[in-house]
Amino acid sequence: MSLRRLLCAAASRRPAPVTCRRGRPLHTAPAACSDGSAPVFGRALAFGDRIALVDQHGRHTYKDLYHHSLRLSRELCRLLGCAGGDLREERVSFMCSNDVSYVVAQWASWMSGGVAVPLYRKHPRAELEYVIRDSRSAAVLAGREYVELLGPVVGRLGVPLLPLPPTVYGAAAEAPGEWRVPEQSWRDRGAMIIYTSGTTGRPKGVLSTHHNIRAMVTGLVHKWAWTKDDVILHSLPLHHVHGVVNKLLCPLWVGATCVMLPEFSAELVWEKLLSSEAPRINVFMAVPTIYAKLMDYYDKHFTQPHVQDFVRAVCEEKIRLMVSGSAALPLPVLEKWQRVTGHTLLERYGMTEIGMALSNPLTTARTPGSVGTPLPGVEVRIVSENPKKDGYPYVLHAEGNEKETKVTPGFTEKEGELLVRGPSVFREYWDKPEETRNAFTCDGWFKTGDTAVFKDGRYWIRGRTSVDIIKSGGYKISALEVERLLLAHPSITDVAVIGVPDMTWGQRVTAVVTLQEGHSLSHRELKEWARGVLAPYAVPSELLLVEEIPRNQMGKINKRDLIRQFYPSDQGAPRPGTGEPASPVN
Ligand code: MLC
Ligand code: AMP
Repeated sequence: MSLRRLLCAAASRRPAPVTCRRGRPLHTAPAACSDGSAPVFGRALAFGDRIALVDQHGRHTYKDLYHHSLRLSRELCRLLGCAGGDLREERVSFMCSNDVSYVVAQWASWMSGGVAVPLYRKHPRAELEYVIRDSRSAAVLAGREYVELLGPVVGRLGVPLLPLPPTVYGAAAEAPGEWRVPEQSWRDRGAMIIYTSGTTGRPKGVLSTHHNIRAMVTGLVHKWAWTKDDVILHSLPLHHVHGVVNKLLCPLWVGATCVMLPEFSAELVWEKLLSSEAPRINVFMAVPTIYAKLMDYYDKHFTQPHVQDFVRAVCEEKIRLMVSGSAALPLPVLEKWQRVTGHTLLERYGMTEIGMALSNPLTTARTPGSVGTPLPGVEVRIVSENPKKDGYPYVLHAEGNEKETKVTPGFTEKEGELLVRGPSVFREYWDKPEETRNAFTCDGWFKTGDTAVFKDGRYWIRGRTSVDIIKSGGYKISALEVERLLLAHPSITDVAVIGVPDMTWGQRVTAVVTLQEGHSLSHRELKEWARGVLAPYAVPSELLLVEEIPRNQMGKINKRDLIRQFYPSDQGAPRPGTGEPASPVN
């Protein structure tokens, strides 16, 4: 039913009450593989004809997903001349829409013993080429919409391209004859490489093993009480852990249903959340920007009191869990969402390298602004640099796990860098041993680069240690990488990229630029040019032209000063700079 018809019906209808599922035992399917770290597909046959995925093409059972994937894995092994069916961690890049083809490509890569490398369809060609080359992918799988786009890219790189068969999208799948997933040890085997921006250099591939992914999934399944009766609405990109692990692998792990939209649309999300058609959504997760955009839509379209009552009643009665993460959730967003839907968003904290680390509780009170306590299996520390250099790598402020946190006397409520250890922590930055070493303390803890504090019995994230990491719309963006690419523009002589605080986006990517003498550049022109070299979310959403970018004697820019100078208010509302004419350019 369309959103408009739903809302017309709202005046006369109340949602059917649904029973509260809290406290029900978790569903556990017998694992099809004996190895304790066997991937999610190993559980699929046990869920058989249950609906795993609903997408734009229809409904797909667990059995269909399994058999389509097995067939594709056979094709992949044939293509690569691997008769034994074990690619032994060869990388397999794949580009698929948010639909059944994504799951089939991911599972086929895993069934063949390969490492799945998801590509993002909105990345410019140069970035796609970079990922395929850097990961040294042996093959690229392409959903039918992307064969044409990827053709020239793989042609240049000399990598074979395997289009997904059309049957994947709709037809029921037959078991592919004698072909089987070979017996293998999954535990330490690489499973997935997700590319993520660091402060410096090109994006790095975060390699997680099957054991890492299993730990991420089972921790969340336990903490958030996933069951096979859950139905999640999926509207996130599938090249980051939030979309891949939290919203896809968790439901598939327990035999639940994932209703997947091709991409985020506020109208469609509201329509699905409010619909009474089966399968009825009862779980939703998103980045704060999405909640802000959903409320913009609400303000514009749900103006009548009876519609607002309907929205709140449906959300309260049929949705059991709404989660926010990937960036700090602004308090006004949390409060307004509470008023509109009756739900206090459950905020959690995570990172590509570690999966999810901290979470507010499911059943007891959630604390606005806090990210809760460690998830099962996760250990955390808050530390600062050791000024004494007396052999200890750092000063320990607090240390905690799922059960308790101990604070060092004298360090109560002292901020520091958050360190994480546990089975979900990644194996390595692909092909980058030095970066991998530098990412850990000498005693084996992963350095998140986030500043945190333990206060009132829970953890709070205070921001990034580095000003050069920007989070916009939940995406991590390296300011230095954007600067490097913008410097190639023929009119730009100097550039500083800053993340300006923004209520909807978290931060706005803003380019402070000096131009060649006699040149001009509008924001529109810059955006058009930048779309060819940058992902859409990294294209500067604002341009400030200045005569000179202030640098210190070492040639460094103090970006915090720059932000304070141009945007003194917390909301990031632009204010004209003093002195030199620095104003946003349209
Ligand atoms: C983009 N725009 C901005 C902007 N970013 N404008 C102002 N400020 C910004 N920061 C502009 C674009 O240039 C475009 O303009 C217009 O807004 C629409 O952009 P869009 O990208 O098309 O927006 P939309 O499709 O609505 O997408 C918004 C979104 C998307 C929130 C749905 O960004 C998203 O899916 N984010 C999720 C990212 C994610 O999954 N992160 C998880 C990482 S894992 P124009 O002029 O071109 O129209 C992780 C670990 C963990 O972080 O803890 O989970
Ligand atoms: P990514 O590297 O894209 O996986 O993004 C991970 C980063 O997102 C973390 O290092 C944090 O900076 C940020 N992040 C994730 N969740 C939260 C949260 N709830 N609050 C604040 N920051 C968050």
